[in-house]
Amino acid sequence: MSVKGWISLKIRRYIANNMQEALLKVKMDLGPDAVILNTRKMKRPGMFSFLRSPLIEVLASLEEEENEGKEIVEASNAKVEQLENKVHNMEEMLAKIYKQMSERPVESVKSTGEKNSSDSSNIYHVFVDNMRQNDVEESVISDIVQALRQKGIDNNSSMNEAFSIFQKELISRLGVSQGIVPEENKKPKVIMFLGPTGVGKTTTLAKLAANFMIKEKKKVGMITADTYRIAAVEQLKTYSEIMGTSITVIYSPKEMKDAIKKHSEDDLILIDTPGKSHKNKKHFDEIKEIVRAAEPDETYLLISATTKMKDCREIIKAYSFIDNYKLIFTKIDETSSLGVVLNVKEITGKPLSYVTTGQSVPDDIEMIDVENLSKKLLGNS
Ligand SMILES: Nc1nc2c(ncn2[C@@H]2O[C@H](COP(=O)(O)OP(=O)(O)OP(=O)(O)O)[C@@H](O)[C@H]2O)c(=O)[nH]1
Ligand SMILES: [Mg+2]
Repeated sequence: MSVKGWISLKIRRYIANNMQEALLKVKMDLGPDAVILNTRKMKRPGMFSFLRSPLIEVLASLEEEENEGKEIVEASNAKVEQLENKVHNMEEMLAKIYKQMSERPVESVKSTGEKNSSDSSNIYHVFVDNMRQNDVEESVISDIVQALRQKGIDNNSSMNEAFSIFQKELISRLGVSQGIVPEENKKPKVIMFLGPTGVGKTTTLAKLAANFMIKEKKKVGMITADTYRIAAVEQLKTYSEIMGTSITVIYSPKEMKDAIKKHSEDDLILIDTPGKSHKNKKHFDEIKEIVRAAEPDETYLLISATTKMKDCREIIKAYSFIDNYKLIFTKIDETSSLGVVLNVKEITGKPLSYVTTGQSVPDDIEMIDVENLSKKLLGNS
C-alpha cells in the first residue's frame, strides 16, 4: 500500500559525450524539475581513449510523490520482466530451430538434381512455420515459396543454404531502409509525420528531433498542426523547451507556408499532424489539406506494429493520396510477431525507415535493420 503525499527522491546516473547531451538526457528522463547533484569527467574505455574527449557523468535527482515512485519502480520491474521474457523466447527459439534442423535431415543428393517440391518441402516447412508464427500473411508466404522453388532451393540444398536463400529473398523484398538525411544544399528539409490516432507521431518526432540535435548537431525546427487538443500542443512544446528547439503552432493549413518560412534557417523542419481517424471523411480531409499546404520534401506514415492486417489495409488505402512516403513502425516492443513489417512493405512497396521500440524519448528509435529483421522472421521469436 502506498500513502499519497509522501515524498521520495529518485536519483539517476547519466553518461554522455558532452554536457549538453547529458543535460538533455536528464531532462528527457526526469523532466524539467530535475536537480543536478553532481557532474564529473570520466575517462573513456579503450586503448586510445586519451586521444578523445572524456565522457561526462551526471548524477541527477527528482523529488516525487511516493505513489509516482512506486509506478516507476513497477515500470522498471516490468521492463526487466519484458527483457527476461525476450531472452527466454530467444532461448526457446534457438532450441526449437536446433531441434527442427536435427529432426528434418535434408534428403541426400539426387543424381538428377531435379527441383522436386516434395523432396525439398521439409526445408520449406521450417521457415514457413516460423514466418506463420510471425503473422506473415499466407499470400506473402506462398509468393516467397513460389519464387524460391523457381530459383533457389531444391533437394540439393542443406538447411544452412536454405536459410541463407530464404534470408536473401526476404532482405531483397524488405529493401534498403531509408531514414531522414539532412542535406547541406537542401535547407530546410521539410518532413511530415502522418498516421492514425495515438500511433506515436508526436513521440517519434521528438525522438528524431533530439537525435538529430544531439548526434548530428543539426538545427531542428518543429511545426505542429495539432491544435485540436490543448494537451497535444503542450506535449510538443515541452519537448521543444527541453531540447531548446523552436516550435511554431499553426491553427489552420493557411498558416503553414509562413510557418515553414519562419524556420528557413533550420536544417530540418519536422511537422506533427493531428491524429484523425481515416474512417471519418470530413476529419481526414483536413489531413489532406495540411499535406497539400506543406508540400513536404519527405512524408513518413506511421503504423503501429500491433495493428491488425485488415486495419493496416484500410490505413494504407486512406493514405494512398500521397505518392511517396516511407514507413515507420511504432510500438514494436508491444508485439512478438514482426510479420506486419513485411506484409505492409509487400502491399505498399514503400521504403522502410524506422522502428520505435518503447516510450522513452530520445532512445527508443532505430533504423530498420532488414538483415536482423529477416532473421527474426525466419526464426520464431
Ligand atoms: N510501447 C510503446 N509506446 C509508444 C511508442 N511510441 C509511442 N508510444 C506511446 O503511445 C502513446 C501515444 O503517443 P503519441 O506520440 O502521443 O501519439 P500520436 O500519434 O501523436 O497521438 P495523436 O496525436 O493523439 O494522434 C504515448 O503514450 C506514447 O508514449 C513505442 O514505440 N512503444
Ligand atoms: Mg500527437
